[in-house]
Amino acid sequence: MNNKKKTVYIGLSADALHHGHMGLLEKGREYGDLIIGLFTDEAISTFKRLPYLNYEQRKKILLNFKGVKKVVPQPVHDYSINLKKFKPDFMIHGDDWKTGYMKEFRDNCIKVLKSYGGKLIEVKYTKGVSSSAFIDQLNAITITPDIRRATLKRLINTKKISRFIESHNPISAIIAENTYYNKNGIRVGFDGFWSSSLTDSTALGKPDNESLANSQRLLSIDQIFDVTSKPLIFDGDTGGQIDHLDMKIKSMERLGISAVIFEDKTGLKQNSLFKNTSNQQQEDKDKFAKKLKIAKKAQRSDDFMVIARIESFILGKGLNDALNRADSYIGSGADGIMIHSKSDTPDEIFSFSKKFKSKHSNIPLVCVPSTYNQVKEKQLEERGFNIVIYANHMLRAAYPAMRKVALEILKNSRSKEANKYLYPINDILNLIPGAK
Ligand code: SPV
Ligand code: MG
Repeated sequence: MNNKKKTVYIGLSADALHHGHMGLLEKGREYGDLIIGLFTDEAISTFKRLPYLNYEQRKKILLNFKGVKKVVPQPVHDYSINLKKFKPDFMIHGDDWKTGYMKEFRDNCIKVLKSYGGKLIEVKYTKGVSSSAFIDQLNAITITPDIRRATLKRLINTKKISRFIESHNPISAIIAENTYYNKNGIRVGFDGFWSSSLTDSTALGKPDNESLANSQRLLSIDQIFDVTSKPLIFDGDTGGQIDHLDMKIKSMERLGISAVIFEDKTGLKQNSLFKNTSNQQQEDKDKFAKKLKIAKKAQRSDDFMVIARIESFILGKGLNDALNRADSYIGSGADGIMIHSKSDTPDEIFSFSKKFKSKHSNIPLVCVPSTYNQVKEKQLEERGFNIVIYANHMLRAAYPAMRKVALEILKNSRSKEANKYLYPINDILNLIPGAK
């Protein structure tokens, strides 16, 4: 029987192809010409890490596979939308989607296939290979400063909201990079690191007032980059002396840092979350705008970003001041705006995003919900925030635990009682990739 005219739909990410995928393609070829529904970068980013290869690169690979007649974009995880559109005679899928969050998509596909007489063929899921683990390894092996630096712009262009977490040393960054949570089958993780002036200073027992040398902070990032592959946003404080900016930006780019955030304060900088801000001063708007212009001029690569941080809410200057400053900073070339707040509700940053996004819909917006920590990422996403930074949480998590253990040892004159607060030795040994 010649059934080569029939069409077969297979949905793939095709970022790391393995023998499991080959089994699907082989099976599909038995039934007809293959239409590959290739997940877009955006679709992939909703259920796993940003793909290593972009859509066009993955498409090119697939078009060279035997039996593949067409590669079409699969823009969402639910395949049924494309089934309606292309009406293939068959759809092939692994049998691993009968439970979990994919079950709903399976039901939708069956309904659509039935509506026009298509048929679902399920093949046994290949156990023991994981594309996600493949991609993690690939990233770890092949990361270069250029690739890492460019990842932030890719994330902003692909994901609705990207999630960054503070890392102040290599071990906290290893934990940030490799911690994933399985939310009904979707692998949720952090997209990158925040290098915080607060936690970098605190880790060294110093106040957060720009007394740490920039070179010292970059040295620590170099160590973080030695053992990780995700992008990093650098807290550049006030930016310091204008004459040093050119050198600083060059060093950041060379390391592979993706963005720097400069805050519009002047004088002896203090942390923005201090209750009393009477001795903190906001920089003159035009002077800060000039600083941004110089910083932008200094960058060598296209993908490095200079983000302006507005402290108007922190210093009680209000919404209009913040919006005026945003206009001016963007006019001076800033690639994004971070709006800071130490309020215990997100109301003021929401009031900002509403006005800001109606005027600058394409300019990335960043927030740091340390004090208004009840806010959910979805709420931020809906209001146009592109990046959320958990700015100090790794450090704040680690040190109370140390104190608790120290107290237990003192109290009991031995360490047995502290054991319940500790990572088992074996877990610590296995925490470091390649330690075995
Ligand atoms: C930091 O993490 O150092 C920051 C954010 O700048 S904040 O501490 O809220 O000022
Ligand atoms: Mg800071």
